[in-house]
Amino acid sequence: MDQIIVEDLQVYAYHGVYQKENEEGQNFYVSVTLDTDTRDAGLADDLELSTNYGEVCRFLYSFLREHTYKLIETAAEKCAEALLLQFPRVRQVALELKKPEAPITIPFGSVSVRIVRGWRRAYIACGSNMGDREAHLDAGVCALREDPKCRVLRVSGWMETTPYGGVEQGDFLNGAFSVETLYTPEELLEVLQGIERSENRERKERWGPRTLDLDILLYEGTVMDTERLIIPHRDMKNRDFVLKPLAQIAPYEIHPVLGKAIVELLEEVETDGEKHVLSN
Ligand code: A4P
Ligand code: MG
Repeated sequence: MDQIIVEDLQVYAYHGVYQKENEEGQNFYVSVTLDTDTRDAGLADDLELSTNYGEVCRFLYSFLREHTYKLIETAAEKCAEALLLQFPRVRQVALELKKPEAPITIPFGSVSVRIVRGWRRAYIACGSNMGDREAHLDAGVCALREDPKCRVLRVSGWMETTPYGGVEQGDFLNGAFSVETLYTPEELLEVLQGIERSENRERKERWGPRTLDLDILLYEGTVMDTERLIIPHRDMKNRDFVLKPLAQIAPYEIHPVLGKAIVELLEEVETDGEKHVLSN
C-alpha cells in the first residue's frame, strides 16, 4: 500500500518513570509511516482526498505534549490508536518514538519503541433463539456500530434456521457481519461477550438456547488456537447457518486453514452436510 512518512518530529514532552522527567520534560522524536491509498489524491492533485501530513504532525505534537505516560510503550500505543481514530484514510500506522535524552548513565545514541497498529478485518457470526431474536441480532450490530474502535462494514440478511448440535430447542435466527477493528482477537472476544451479556445472555448449557451468540469466524488471515479462542471458528465449515450469511457478504474470502473460498465451503456443506437454513 502507498505510504505517507513523517520522520523524527521533535516534541518536548514529559513521559518517563521518574518524577523529574514528568516535571522537567525532555525531547522526544516521533516517526510515523501511514499506510493509505494516495492514488485518488495523486491523480486529482487534491489534498481533500489524502491525509494532510501537516495535520498529522500537529496532531502527534499535541497528543504527546498533552498526555503524560510513564512508558514510551504506552505513549506509542495511545498515540497510534488516536491517530488511527482521527485520520479515517489511514489503514495502518508504524510508529517509532525515540527518547535520546533518557536517563541512562552510559553514553548511547537513542532508545525507542516501534509498533505497528492498524484496522483489521474480522467476520462475526450472530445467532439468537430466545426472546425477540431479531432485536437481539440488531442490538449486537448496533453495539459495534457505536464502538469507535469498530467500523461495521457489511451485514448479511437474518436467516431462519433449525437447531444444530443435538440440543432440543427453538429455531434460530442467524446472520453474519464484517467489521474493521482496532481490537486484537482477544479484545474483540471480550467486547463481543460484553455485548452478549448486555442482551441478558446466560451461559448454561453448551450449544443450548441463547438470546445472543456472537462468534468470531475469521480475523484478517489469523490462525490461532488458544484455550480461549480458536480462529478460524473451529466448526464453521460444517454450518450452513454460518456459511450462507457469510457468503452473502464475503463470498470469495479465503478460509486461511482450508484454503477455500466461503462459496466453495458453502457448496460442500449444502451438498454433503446437514440442512439447517430455512429461509432468508
Ligand atoms: N471460543 C473459542 N473460539 C471462539 C471464537 N472463534 N469465537 C470460546 C467466540 N468464542 C470462541 O462459547 C464458549 C467459549 O468458546 C467462549 O468462552 C470462548 O472463549 P460460548 O459462546 O460461551 O458458549 P456456546 O456458544 O454455548 O458454545 P459454543 O461452542 O460457542 O457454541 P456454538 O458453537 O456457538 O454453538 N444452531 C443453529 N441453527 N444456529 C446457531 O446459531 N448455535 C449453537 C451454539 C448451537 N446450535 C445452533 C446455533
Ligand atoms: Mg459462542
